[in-house]
Amino acid sequence: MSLPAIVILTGAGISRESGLATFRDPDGLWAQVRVEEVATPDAFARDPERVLGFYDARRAQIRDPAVQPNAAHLALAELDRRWPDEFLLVTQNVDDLHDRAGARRLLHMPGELAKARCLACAAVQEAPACLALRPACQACGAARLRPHIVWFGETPLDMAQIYDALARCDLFVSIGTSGNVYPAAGFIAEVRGRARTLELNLEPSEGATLFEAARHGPATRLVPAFVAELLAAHGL
Ligand code: BJW
Ligand code: ZN
Repeated sequence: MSLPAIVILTGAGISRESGLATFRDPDGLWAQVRVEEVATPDAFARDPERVLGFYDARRAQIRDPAVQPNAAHLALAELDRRWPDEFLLVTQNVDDLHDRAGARRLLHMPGELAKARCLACAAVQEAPACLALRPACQACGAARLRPHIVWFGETPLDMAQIYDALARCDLFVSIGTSGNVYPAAGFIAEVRGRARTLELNLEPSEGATLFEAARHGPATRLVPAFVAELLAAHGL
């Protein structure tokens, strides 16, 4: 019997219980800083120090020893390891908690805090602790590194591979995302009617009614239970 092809989409909610703030919750990042001041190409052109400082602080946060993958990240990494058929984990997160949990078939749509990109030669490299100090590019030596992050108005990464997986998937699960930011917010419309769809989120998201099924609660409870059920249902 063939197994369903799976695409899992995660958002900031999955890392909340690891101690990282979400964006749009009342205690989220966008309640503290304005998007237009830190997460657009215009902001970077206008005030690079501010933008580099914002991302240096976020990078320091994920390198804090207290910030570790939680039970939800670990359960998805286990699913990746044990699922012998098609599987893709697409994250909207710039943290490295899925990577550290051991996920392998993983794409970071909005880039990664742990990486920097050179504006002179385009080389992507491990980010030093402080981009605000204008360190040299490891490939060409230019002091023109920016965070390897997709800002508003920029094209998210790996979109062809993601749409290809969405077109083939039989099961789509959205976890810990409010469904406010496109193109990820449009994935449910791509797959509904053709694939089984499930939302796992603390509360109903913007697109909640488009999903066939939804479970609401903290990711560290919902995700391990869902993974255990799925593996058991397929005798894995
Ligand atoms: C829990 C929990 C717990 C809490 N357990 N759950 C008008 C219409 C349509 C589109 C546009 C439009 N105007 C402009 C656009 C495009 C724009 C966009 O979508 N704007 C909207 C705001 C309208 N998008 C873009 O510009 C994107 N680029 C683009 O579209 O290019 C064109 C293109 C498309 C397709 C192919 C090719 C080209 C780029 C978007 C870049 C997004 N960047 C950010 C910042 C990244 C950098 C950074 O981190 O600083 O990405 S914004 C921010 O939002 C971040 C996130 O990935 C993204 C999504 O947020 P997420 O993850 O959903 O977090 P929250 O906080 O919103 O929700 C958390 C959820 O968790 C909540 O529901 C909680 O309840 C829940 N939760 N604790 C489980 N314990
Ligand atoms: Zn370079």
